Amino acid sequence: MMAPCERSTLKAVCGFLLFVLGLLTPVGMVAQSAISPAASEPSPATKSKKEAAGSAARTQLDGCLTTADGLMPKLMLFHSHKFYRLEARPRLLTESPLLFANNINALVHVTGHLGPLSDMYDPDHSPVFIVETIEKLAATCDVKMSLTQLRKQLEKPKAAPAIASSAAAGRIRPAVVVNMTDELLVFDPGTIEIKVGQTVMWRNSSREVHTVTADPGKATNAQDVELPKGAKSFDSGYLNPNQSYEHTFRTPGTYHYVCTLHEVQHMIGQIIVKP
Ligand SMILES: [Cu+2]
Repeated sequence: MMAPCERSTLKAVCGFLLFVLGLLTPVGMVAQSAISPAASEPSPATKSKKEAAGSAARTQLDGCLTTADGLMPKLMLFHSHKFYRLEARPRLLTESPLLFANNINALVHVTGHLGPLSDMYDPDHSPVFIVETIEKLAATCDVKMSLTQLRKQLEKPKAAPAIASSAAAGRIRPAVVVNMTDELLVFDPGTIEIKVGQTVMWRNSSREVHTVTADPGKATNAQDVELPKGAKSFDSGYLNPNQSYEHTFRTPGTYHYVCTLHEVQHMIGQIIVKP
């Protein structure tokens, strides 16, 4: 037999344990749904528990990035078409090779948590989702396919070797090497002059991800990119630290190119190709 006070203490302890377990449940669910891709959205039960536990619990969403009406994009959940306003946690955009703005209509997988307030500037007052990590699942949001199929589709290019190894080990000697260093977000040298037919190599010697992009369609401001008449656009894709990219210039004229990740910080370069 227990004294009444002991029993109430036991009750309180049990109650506390249940409370803690309740808090832990969403985390467990996240881990579980990471294993099973079918669980693409938090279930209503997860959500209400999360809301009860505050905004600290991590959750994950799969959906299509939709056009930004302002600067921040929205995410439309893959099948239910519910909208979230995405907000990047500090430094995400410089750490992650996936920039929201460059992946409109891509299927992405984000982890993070719901913000405390919905978006007051949005006419629909979409809930704000603070993104911790972002991963691209597929280039386009094709809802006719299942998430599992799309994930499989994505795994293939991942296995491919790194970009830009076209000029394998010194086959073509670059005429100029442009560095992307840590001190400043710049191409160094910013302006170079070469002759038609010569190759330029860009080397990412920084800890950031950069791109070498001469494609007005991929730039934030199309006018930051300039190509001579008849020249084809080019894009290195994301260059991780220590990766490099080469391009041979066959059309004379002046080229302006950008790093799409740091274009707003004016990471813009110029190449003058003499005939
Ligand atoms: Cu950059």
